[in-house]
Amino acid sequence: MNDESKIQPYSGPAGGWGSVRSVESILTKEGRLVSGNAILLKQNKPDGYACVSCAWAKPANPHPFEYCENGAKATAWELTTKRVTPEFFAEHTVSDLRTWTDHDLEEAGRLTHPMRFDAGSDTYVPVSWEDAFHEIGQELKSFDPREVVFYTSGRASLETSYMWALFARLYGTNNLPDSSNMCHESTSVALPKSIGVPVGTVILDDFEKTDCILFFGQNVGTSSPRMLHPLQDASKRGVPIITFNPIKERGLERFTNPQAPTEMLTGSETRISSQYHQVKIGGDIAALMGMAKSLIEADDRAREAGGKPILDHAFIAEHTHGFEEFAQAARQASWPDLERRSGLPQEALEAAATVYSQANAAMGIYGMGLTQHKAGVENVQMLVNLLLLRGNIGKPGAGICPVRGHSNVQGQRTVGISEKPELVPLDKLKEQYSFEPPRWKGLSTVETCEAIINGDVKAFVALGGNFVRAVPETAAMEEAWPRLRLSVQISTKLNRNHLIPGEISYILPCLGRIEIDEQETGPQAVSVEDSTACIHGSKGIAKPASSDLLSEPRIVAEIAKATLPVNDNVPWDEWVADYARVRDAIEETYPEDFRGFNERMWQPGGFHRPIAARERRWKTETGKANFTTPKSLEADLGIAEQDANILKLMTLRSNDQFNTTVYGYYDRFRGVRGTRMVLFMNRNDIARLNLAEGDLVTLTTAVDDGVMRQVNGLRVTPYDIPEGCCGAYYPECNPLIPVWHHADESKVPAAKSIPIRITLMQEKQPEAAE
Ligand SMILES: Nc1nc2c(c(=O)[nH]1)N[C@H]1C(S)=C(S)[C@@H](COP(=O)(O)OP(=O)(O)OC[C@H]3O[C@@H](n4cnc5c(=O)[nH]c(N)nc54)[C@H](O)[C@@H]3O)O[C@H]1N2
Ligand SMILES: Nc1nc2c(c(=O)[nH]1)N[C@H]1C(S)=C(S)[C@@H](COP(=O)(O)OP(=O)(O)OC[C@H]3O[C@@H](n4cnc5c(=O)[nH]c(N)nc54)[C@H](O)[C@@H]3O)O[C@H]1N2
Ligand SMILES: [Mo]
Repeated sequence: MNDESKIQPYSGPAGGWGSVRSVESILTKEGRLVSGNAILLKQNKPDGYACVSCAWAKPANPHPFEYCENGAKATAWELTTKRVTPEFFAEHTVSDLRTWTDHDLEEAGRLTHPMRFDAGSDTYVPVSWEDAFHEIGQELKSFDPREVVFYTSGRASLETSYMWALFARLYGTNNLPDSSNMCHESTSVALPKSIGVPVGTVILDDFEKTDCILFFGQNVGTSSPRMLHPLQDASKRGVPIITFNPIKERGLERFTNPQAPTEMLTGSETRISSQYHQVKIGGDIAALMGMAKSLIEADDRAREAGGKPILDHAFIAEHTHGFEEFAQAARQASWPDLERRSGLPQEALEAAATVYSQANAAMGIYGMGLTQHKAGVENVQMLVNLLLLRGNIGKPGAGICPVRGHSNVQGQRTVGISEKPELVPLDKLKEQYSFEPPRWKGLSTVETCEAIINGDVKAFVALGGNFVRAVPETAAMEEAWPRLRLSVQISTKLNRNHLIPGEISYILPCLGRIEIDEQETGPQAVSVEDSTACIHGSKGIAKPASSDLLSEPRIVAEIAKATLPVNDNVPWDEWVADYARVRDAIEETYPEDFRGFNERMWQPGGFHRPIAARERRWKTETGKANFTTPKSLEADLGIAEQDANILKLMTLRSNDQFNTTVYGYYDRFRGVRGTRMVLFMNRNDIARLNLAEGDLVTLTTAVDDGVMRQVNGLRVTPYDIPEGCCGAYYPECNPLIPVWHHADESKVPAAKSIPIRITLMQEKQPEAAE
């Protein structure tokens, strides 16, 4: 911990002057105060570039400053004037760099040159692109395609992602895990079963028409700050916003728009949540069931008395399946059980249900607080159940709204990055490119981890991301990684995964999306799909960080050419010369979604893919929207139930990070400055466990599988969090997550409910690796 570390409650709103100061300070730190401001004016504009931070929707009529604090940070981080050059690598051995923090590694600057690991000198040494592609191609030719994994982090464009997935299939594998396997895969499994589409049904316009917003486990002020604008507008119209979150997140409480001069000068704030329910970690199924019970029983009573029904019976009869079974389960659930599991009193759940029942159109918004649990899939389905009760899918102002993470994570799935062959139009690809695509199921992220640990994977090629740091079971993963024959990382910044080399390891540095991408036919544009299934064009506008960088499409094409036999049906070079040709190919594969792709991507506000459930067309097995009766009321069955000394740990993001990218050490909204090694705890738990504020503790995973998982040196920090629950930052706490601790069905690591024991740190133990 740093001497200047300080933890004190933050009294300001989300946004406001704190956010302006934070943007200025990072632009200054990255050497970009003057040019950076001009570049930010082009962010999320019809003629500009799509922000590289989150996936929230970009409006057709943007504000003059259509960016937020975190988008500005992401931009400054990519455009930094600092560089990681071959000289940098010559000066630092890999073993030395392994002791650096995540922050210091990325803060060293942009990667400038392709590098190859040299075990003899324990350094990365420069290599020509030509040699790199040649050796990678030769190596890839030598494996069984089942032993090779092609990972994607959710930032790569639609064009790159399409080429990448096609390359993997031409090579012969469906091993295409991506970051969404750790994120909204629970959504992608839950929603098709419930409503027949894998994505949300809400679009930006719905925010203007809604009269109730339910908000579950998403930290809008940090993770998708631009969504605060439509939320603020809704709140000003008097729309109730009902939030369920174990902790009081500032962005969900109140907001000052940093881009509205009067608000800034007068210090006026808008309340965001009208009801705030501090549900227990994993208590959402019970909370939602409580609301459903309240509605269903009120409806039973109303109908018996000949009054106005509460539920939308016409919708339920015409459009849904499974209502009776679900309604029976709700009636049978007992209030004491619901209260105990949700941690919320019956009155609170009834109050939420009453407000919901008065709305003509309600939407359910959610994030990792629902998806990253053992019952992550059922969590999502429970929220759908509640919406279905009152016909809140497929009408204006209503719907389900998963808030995606990375800026193109949803789009990657749309264009074929998936380990699940049934989600990809393989017959179409077969016809378009004259090859026999593999039909077997590929490895997801968790399965990739298992296969790397047990030695079944020989090569790992990553299109972005920081796999080894983002996944569970860090210790075993870091131990197993060097046994890989080949590890290739296509990256913009140095990160921990580069420092755990395989036998042969490459770092291939690429252009970022904000940079000008000049190819044979001129500067190229790319496209991304946001959380509302809306597709936008994006043009780079900044000078590349180094003249040695290649674009992602070029790198993918060169690896493909070096690996695959010649196939005249796949025009890699033409695609690289003109990305519009890749978009033509995408349109050919997915004609319904991408009609008129090249023209429509420049429409202000982008264009929407059709979403059947928005029109109440249900592409499910029953042909209807399905109520799902949960197997249990507990989202983390079996965890911490019997032993009061076991707490449930949720791993959190700070306002000063983007996933494993740590911009700095100031989580302003939670009042934590100068350190990330904190453990947020309820005061009663602190006392009960004989701890004191400021104590340094060790966390040990409380499972009985013969593996010791520990993180040392967290500082006990009293926080407004329910008893039995605690929180700490990701990725520092990833060593605590067993690889098998994941959502049933979707296999999303259960990063929000890790059972842990807390002990005072023994003096001699080493500090936690950061
Ligand atoms: N600044 C910034 N922006 C980001 C990211 C980032 O790291 N930094 N990451 C991006 C990515 S990839 C993603 S996926 C998204 C993630 O964005 P979010 O979905 O907001 O994810 P988290 O911040 O991990 O957790 C969300 C919230 O879940 C709550 N929570 C935890 N457990 C429970 C529970 O059991 N029930 C309920 N109801 N709530 C719970 C936590 O208190 C927290 O407020 O953000 C994206 N945007
Ligand atoms: N405990 C815990 N673990 C979690 C989570 C959690 O909430 N708790 N959240 C999970 C979630 S939701 C996600 S999405 C994953 C994130 O997992 P990843 O997506 O794998 O990780 P990131 O930290 O986003 O990746 C950062 C790296 O991406 C590279 N990069 C940045 N921009 C570009 C670019 O334009 N092109 C290329 N090629 N590379 C680029 C940089 O080198 C940078 O170091 O982590 C998951 N892990
Ligand atoms: Mo994510």
